[in-house]
Amino acid sequence: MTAEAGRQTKVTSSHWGAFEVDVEGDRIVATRPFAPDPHPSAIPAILPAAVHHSSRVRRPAIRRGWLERRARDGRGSDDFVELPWDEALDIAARELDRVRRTHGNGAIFGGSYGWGSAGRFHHAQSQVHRFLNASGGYVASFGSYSTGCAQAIMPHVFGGDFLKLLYEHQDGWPVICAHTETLVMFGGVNAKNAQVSMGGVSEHDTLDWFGKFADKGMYRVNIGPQRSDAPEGCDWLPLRPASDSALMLALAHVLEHEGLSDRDFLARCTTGFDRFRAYLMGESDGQPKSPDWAAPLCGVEPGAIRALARRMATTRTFITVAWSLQRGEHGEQPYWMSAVLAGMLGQIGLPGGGVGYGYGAIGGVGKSLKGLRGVTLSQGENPVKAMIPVARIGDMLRNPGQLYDFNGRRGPYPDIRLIYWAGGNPFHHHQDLNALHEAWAKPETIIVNEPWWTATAKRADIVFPATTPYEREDIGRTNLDDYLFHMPQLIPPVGEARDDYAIFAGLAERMGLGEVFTGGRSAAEWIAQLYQEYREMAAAEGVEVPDLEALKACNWVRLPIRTEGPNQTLFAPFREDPEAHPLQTPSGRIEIFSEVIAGFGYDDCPGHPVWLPPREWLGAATGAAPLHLVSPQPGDKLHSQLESALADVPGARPVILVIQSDDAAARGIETGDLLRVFNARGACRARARVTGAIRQGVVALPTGAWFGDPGGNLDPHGNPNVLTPDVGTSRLGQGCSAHTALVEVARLEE
Ligand SMILES: Nc1nc2c(c(=O)[nH]1)N[C@H]1C(S)=C(S)[C@@H](COP(=O)(O)OP(=O)(O)OC[C@H]3O[C@@H](n4cnc5c(=O)[nH]c(N)nc54)[C@H](O)[C@@H]3O)O[C@H]1N2
Ligand SMILES: Nc1nc2c(c(=O)[nH]1)N[C@H]1C(S)=C(S)[C@@H](COP(=O)(O)OP(=O)(O)OC[C@H]3O[C@@H](n4cnc5c(=O)[nH]c(N)nc54)[C@H](O)[C@@H]3O)O[C@H]1N2
Ligand SMILES: [Mo]
Repeated sequence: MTAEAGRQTKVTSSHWGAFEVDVEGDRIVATRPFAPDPHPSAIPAILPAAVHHSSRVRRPAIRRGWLERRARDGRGSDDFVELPWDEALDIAARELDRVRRTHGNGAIFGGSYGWGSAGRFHHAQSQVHRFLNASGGYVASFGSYSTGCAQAIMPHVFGGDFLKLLYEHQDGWPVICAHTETLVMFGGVNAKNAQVSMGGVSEHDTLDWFGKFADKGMYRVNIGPQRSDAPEGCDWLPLRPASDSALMLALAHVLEHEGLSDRDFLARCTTGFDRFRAYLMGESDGQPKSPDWAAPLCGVEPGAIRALARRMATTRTFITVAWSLQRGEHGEQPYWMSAVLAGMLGQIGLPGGGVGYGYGAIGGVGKSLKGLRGVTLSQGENPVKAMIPVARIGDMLRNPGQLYDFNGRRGPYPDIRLIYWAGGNPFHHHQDLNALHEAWAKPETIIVNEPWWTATAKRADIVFPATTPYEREDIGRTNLDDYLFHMPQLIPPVGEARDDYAIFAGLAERMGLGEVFTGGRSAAEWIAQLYQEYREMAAAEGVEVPDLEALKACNWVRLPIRTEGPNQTLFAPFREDPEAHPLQTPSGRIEIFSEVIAGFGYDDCPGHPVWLPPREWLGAATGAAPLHLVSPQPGDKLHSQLESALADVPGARPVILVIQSDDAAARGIETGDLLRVFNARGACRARARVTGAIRQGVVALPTGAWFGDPGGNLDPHGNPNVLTPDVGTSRLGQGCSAHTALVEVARLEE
């Protein structure tokens, strides 16, 4: 720590990277970049205003209608009664006990999705899960909004755990830099998204890698609706959203038609190509999936498709697929098809060849590090086995007991009486928020731990004020980064905020489970214990880390786990000898046709990849909703976090909507105009940015704004989820379909 004239400076870590924090007395007054970071994120600049903002939850609060008569209506409109901690904890503990004794723990939903904060002990989701496990369990959720659909489909194709493949085995940037000649990026590689990474990214280096690729003369092409999805200097094929699988099929058709498929690789390393081929060439349905067929669907000229296919077949080609492609209805298809296309090119297992997922989606993907796990808190065992695909929460609340399909299983939605949320903001992140608002009236009780009065906190019955990471001590360390941080407590808790750990310890004690939850340890003792376990694990891997006191003194260290040279190629041993190193699929090979999936009998996800248009896309545009809305992640923030500070910046809200020049001209819209963005599900305000860098017919409205106005009138801040549909990607993946939406846009008079 440096101290001058009452001001202290320390480094802390966050999902958007490390940064220096200046503290005066009990206030954070400024933030500055972390010296080793070549491209620091600007997000910390809004942090001081957000941490001390008037929208902080200052005291425990209970919704009046619930407190007085256990009313379920009024969520989002009732006022709140502030109570002393002891009283509020007593009430919440009694209610948790009532629900688990009357209805069983299977009536408690603790899926509690969201990113919370970066520190590893005070990780809100781990804390709420540990607490609920200690008290008999909860209905959990599978997967994430980020990659839920891929997590379901890809194990059928490549075997194993998709997240392990993604984070531990994919080619690093150094391998790609050394070997790749052609980089084909579906959905781009977005440096704005690589700003963040779960648990932190200390050196933002994506743009530097692209500089090296350009210097090497690597051909880089971004395929998708927005030019800005890839760094400057890349070619751009403007694609209609949701049509990637049609384009990939056409690329595959060219390979097969022109004799460019790698027959040897297909025979040795894949299964089911012949059955897929009959579909590809039109033998099974009379429709060859040729460039002429695909062009009107995807909006790319047949000549451009042929030229790209030939280039891919004749150079070392790496295909990257953004997570956004599977965050839309039928998102299984482009993901599976990308693996088939890479299989036909036959470069899977060669350095810098094949296919990879989520480069640029978060900063950790592509980092070339020796595997060394992060610091994690054990969540214990969940005795309740019921779980839902994470993005099906709306359906679950609306349809208790209803049967639904998910990845070959069929079962009923649980009947939820109590929801506990900590570290997430469903009234930011879920689709069709007006419908969620209705469904949210069903449970008897909703408890939320939150630092800020988010739209979710405002819709809870009991709100506990949580500290932010700057108000507590923690350790920052993730396996996707090579830095280790002691995150000191910088300021006292704002208002009466308590750490999630203290909140759950208070509840557990009242429920007679204090010792089970806390293990008899204080937060500081837990941190010391977890850190000691981490040190021992690291030492066993040959990595020396300082003891806790030494780490406190130096604040952070860089771990010697970076592998500077090309070291890792996905599926190299498998390619070398598929018999000796089989994949964990039923056939041991890459499954181009899956008997397992075919056996599910799903018409929305058959036995091999196919072209399946979503219900809303430009091919189904209507007069009432002619534009395809994509809702990417915000460049200036992480999701809905720190929103209060941005909402106060003049001109920052409502959110900017990107619209193509001709589409804007047709509606008399100019940059800066206030807009109404609407469809049958809802409407929000936005401010126009007119550009040529988005495909005609597509508009982009980032996520991030807090949902304001229930009832489908006009969300003032511009949350796109008043417009998006709440449908699963398919019966297989049941992922989030946020990028599937048609809308209309009109000028609003100011
Ligand atoms: N700054 C910042 N970075 C973030 C986050 C944040 O909140 N802020 N959030 C993080 C999280 S949680 C995640 S999961 C990742 C998400 O990472 P991604 O899923 O890769 O990111 P998105 O921003 O959703 O989408 C990227 C682009 O995909 C394009 N796109 C949309 N639909 C299609 C399609 O059908 N085909 C093609 N080819 N392109 C399409 C859009 O133009 C969009 O700009 O980002 C992470 N990074
Ligand atoms: N339309 C559309 N919607 C999307 C997406 C999209 O691409 N398009 N992307 C989806 C994706 S991939 C994601 S990951 C989600 C993002 O999902 P969100 O849930 O919106 O994510 P965050 O805003 O990070 O939520 C974290 C919440 O935890 C709170 N918090 C922070 N630290 C703490 C803490 O220590 N304790 C407690 N108790 N609370 C804390 C923050 O204030 C914030 O309210 O959005 C999804 N929604
Ligand atoms: Mo995400």
